[in-house]
Amino acid sequence: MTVRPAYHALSAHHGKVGGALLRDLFAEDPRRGERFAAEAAGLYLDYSKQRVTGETLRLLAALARECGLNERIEAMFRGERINLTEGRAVLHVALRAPREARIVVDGRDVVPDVHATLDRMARFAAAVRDGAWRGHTGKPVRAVVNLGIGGSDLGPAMAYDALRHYATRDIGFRFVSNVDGTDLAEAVRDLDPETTLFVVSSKTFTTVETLTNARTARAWLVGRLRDDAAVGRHFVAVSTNAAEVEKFGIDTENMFGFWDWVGGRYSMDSAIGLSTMIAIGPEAFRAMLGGFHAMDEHFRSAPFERNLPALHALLCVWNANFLGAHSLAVLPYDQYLRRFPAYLQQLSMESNGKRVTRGGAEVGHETAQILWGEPGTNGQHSFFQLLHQGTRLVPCDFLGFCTSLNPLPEHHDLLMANLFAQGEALAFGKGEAEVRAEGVGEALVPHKTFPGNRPSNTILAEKLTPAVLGSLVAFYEHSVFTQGVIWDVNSFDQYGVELGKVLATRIHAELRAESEPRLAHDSSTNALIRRYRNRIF
Ligand code: G6Q
Repeated sequence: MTVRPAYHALSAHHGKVGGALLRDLFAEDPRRGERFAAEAAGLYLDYSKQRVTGETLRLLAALARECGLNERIEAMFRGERINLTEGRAVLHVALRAPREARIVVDGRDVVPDVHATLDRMARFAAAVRDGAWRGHTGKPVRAVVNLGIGGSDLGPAMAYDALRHYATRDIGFRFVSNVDGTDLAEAVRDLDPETTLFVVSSKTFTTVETLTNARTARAWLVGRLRDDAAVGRHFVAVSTNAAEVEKFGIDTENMFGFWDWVGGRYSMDSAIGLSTMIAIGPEAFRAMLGGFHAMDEHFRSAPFERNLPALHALLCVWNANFLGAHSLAVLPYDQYLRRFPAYLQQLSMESNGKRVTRGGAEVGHETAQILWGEPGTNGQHSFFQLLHQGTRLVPCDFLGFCTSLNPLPEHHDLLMANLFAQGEALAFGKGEAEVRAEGVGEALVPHKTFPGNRPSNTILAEKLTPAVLGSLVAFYEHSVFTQGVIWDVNSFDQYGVELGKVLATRIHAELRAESEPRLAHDSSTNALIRRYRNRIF
C-alpha cells in the first residue's frame, strides 16, 4: 500500500486536511449530511461525520484501484484461488447465488450443489419445525443445541439472536462452544433428552472443543435414554468431513455438507446455518440469502464512490493508517444485535489481523483495527466516557432501525434519539466557550468540555428483517475483503491460531500424566503447570 502513488498523494493530502474539524466541514457545506451518504440493498450509510473531504474519498478510491480492487473482486466472484496460502477459492458469494447463476470451480458449476444442500436443509428444518422429525422415543424436537466453535458458532449464535423475532417459539435454541464443561452442563441441565436435537457443526470435524462437547453430549443422551441407537434421531452433523462424521456415529444421511471454498467465518449462510433455518424456517432463511446476494451484486457493480462496503473499508483505512485509530467500535442500537460485534470481531480480526503481505514480506503499515462493541444504549453508561473525552481516537459504527420489532410505547424514539445524539456529540463536542456560557465554574470547564471531531458512521435500515441481516453481514464481509486488498494481506487464512493449539496439546498430556512430567517450558509455564497439577493453594 505504502508504495502506491495514491498513498503518497494521500499522505500529502493528510498533511493538509488531517487536522480539519468536522464542525468546519459541516459549516462549509450545508448539504454535507445528505451528500456524504450512500444507499444500497436496504442499508443507508451516512459517513458525513468522518473526517474526510471529497478529495480524501477520491484519493482513497484511487488507492483501492491501484491496489487492484476491481480485479480482486472479479477474481473472488470467478472462483479463483485467491486464498493463496491455502490454495483455495473464496466463494461465500456462491452460497447465496440464485439458482440460475453459474459459478465454476475446477470445471464444476457449484450453484446446483449449493441449492441441493439448501433444499435438503429445508426439508429437514421443516420436518423438525412441524414435528414430523421424531426423537428416539417418538417425541417432537423442543430444543436444538448447536455444538460448534469459532466460525461454526459465532454466525449461527449471532443470527439466532438477531432473528429471534422471526423464530419459532415452540423450540428453544442453545449454542455451546466452549470446551469449559460449564457451557455444555448449563445448556443441557434443564433439557429433556427425548426432545433434544444436537447439531454438531464442524467443517473439519476434528476441532477438539466441538468433538469433546459432542462426545459428552452423546454420553448425556445415551446415558439417559439407555440406547446407543438414540444417537441417530438426536444428532445431525454439518461438516465437510463425511469419514469423521461416520466415525463419530452419525449417519451421513443426517449430515449436511459444504465445501472447502467456504471459510469458517464466512459460513453462516452455508449448512452451518442449519440451526438458523430450523429457527426461522426455510423461507425466511432464503430471504436472508437474498439480502446477502443483493449486497454482493452491489459490491460487484457499484463504483467505489457509491459502493457501501468499499466506502466503509476506505474510511477504515483512512482512520487506521492516516488518523492513527487503533480500534473500531460497532454499536448496534438494537438488542437483537447484541452478538453482532462478537461476530464481526472474528470476521475482521481473524481475516485481517496479519503482519505479512500476501507475498510474505512484512507489511509496512498497520492492518486490522481492534473491533469491539456493545449494544446501545447500554454502552453509553459504561465506556462511552472514553469515546467522548478519552485520549484515544475510536471511530464508531452506529447501527439502527427506523421501525422497532417490539414497538412498546416510548421506547423506540428514545433509543433512536440516543443513537443520533451520540454521533452528533462525538462529531461536534462542546467547546469551552459553550461550557462557560452555561455558568460552569472555571475549575470544572476542562472536565466538562468535549473536544468533538471524533468520526462515526451511521448505518440505518427500515427494519431488522432476515434480508436486512444478510445485507448487513455481506456489507461487513466485503468491507473486510476490501481492507485486506488495500493492506495486501491474505484475509482468508488464520495461521495465528495454530501455535496455541499445538502447545495446548503438549501441555494437555503433561496435565494428565500419572507421574510428575519433566517440564521443558519457560519457568513461568513450568510453575503454572506444577501448581495446577498439585493444586498448590
Ligand atoms: C474461521 C476459522 C475458525 C473455525 C473454527 C471451527 O474462519 O477457521 O474459527 O471456524 O476453528 O472449525 P471447524 O468448523 O472445523 O470445527
